[in-house]
Amino acid sequence: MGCLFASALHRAGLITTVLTKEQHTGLSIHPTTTLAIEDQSSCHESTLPTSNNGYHGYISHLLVTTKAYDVRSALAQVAHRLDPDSHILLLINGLGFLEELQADHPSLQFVCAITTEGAYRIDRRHIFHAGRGLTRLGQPGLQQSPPWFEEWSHIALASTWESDIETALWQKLAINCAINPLTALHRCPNGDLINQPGLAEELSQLVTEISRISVANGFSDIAATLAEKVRDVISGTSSNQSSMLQDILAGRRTEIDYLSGHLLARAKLLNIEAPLTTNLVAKIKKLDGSITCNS
Ligand code: KPL
Repeated sequence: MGCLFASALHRAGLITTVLTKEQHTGLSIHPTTTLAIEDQSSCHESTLPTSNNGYHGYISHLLVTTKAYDVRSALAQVAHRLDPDSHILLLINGLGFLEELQADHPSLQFVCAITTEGAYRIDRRHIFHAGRGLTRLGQPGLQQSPPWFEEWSHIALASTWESDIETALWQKLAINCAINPLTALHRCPNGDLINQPGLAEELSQLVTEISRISVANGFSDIAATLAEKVRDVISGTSSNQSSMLQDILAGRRTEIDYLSGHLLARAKLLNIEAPLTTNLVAKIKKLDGSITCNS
């Protein structure tokens, strides 16, 4: 997603720099990164300036697209380049990391985003833009879009300002908590969760549990339509592997702590029983653990 958005920002004429973890080598004073974004009809290359955490230049606008469990260390590495006037946009799956970042950096302001853009990596800097979607941005407590959003809205990736981003984020969390752990454990494409009777029953019970937790957290409207929304997402992504299944199959750490783990923490705070989610978190963490031990 980072490459997709960096390329779109650059192509819209906005000065865009790619931040990398790598130390630059060689004699180049101005290192660059070439991004290739391919879709069904074309392939577009953009060469963007690059900087790493050895740089000190001020960052006025920062887009972060790391995994949820990496965002704290990513932010820590560039914190010296940010100030309270910097606009920091977190396009990251899950919930719970915002509270951690606010505790780490109380003077910084964060904007959150979720996207339905579909993209996957062909090679390190070569991305296939598989499906067009919508990116929803918002800042808890800020209903109107800030002035910088006007420039952002000119990029070639459809975006809207969400007056209630917390509800949008919770809805995405609830859907991911229903689909991702089940598909990861059963190692099945999303569609199996409605096509296989045993799995459909498991999904239905899990959705009921997630709905109860949603109601207790003040998201009754989400709870009321969750079963339908989950079914729609599954139908629309029937042959896809969920991101959690992809992580498990690739031997990567999953985002369980910031998905079902976060849901569980919110249930515990309100003394809501969540046996199915508890069980799923334990099983996925075991798989995460076995990856760590084997690697
Ligand atoms: O967002 C997804 C994910 O895989 O993380 C869903 C909606 C489950 C689609 O696969």
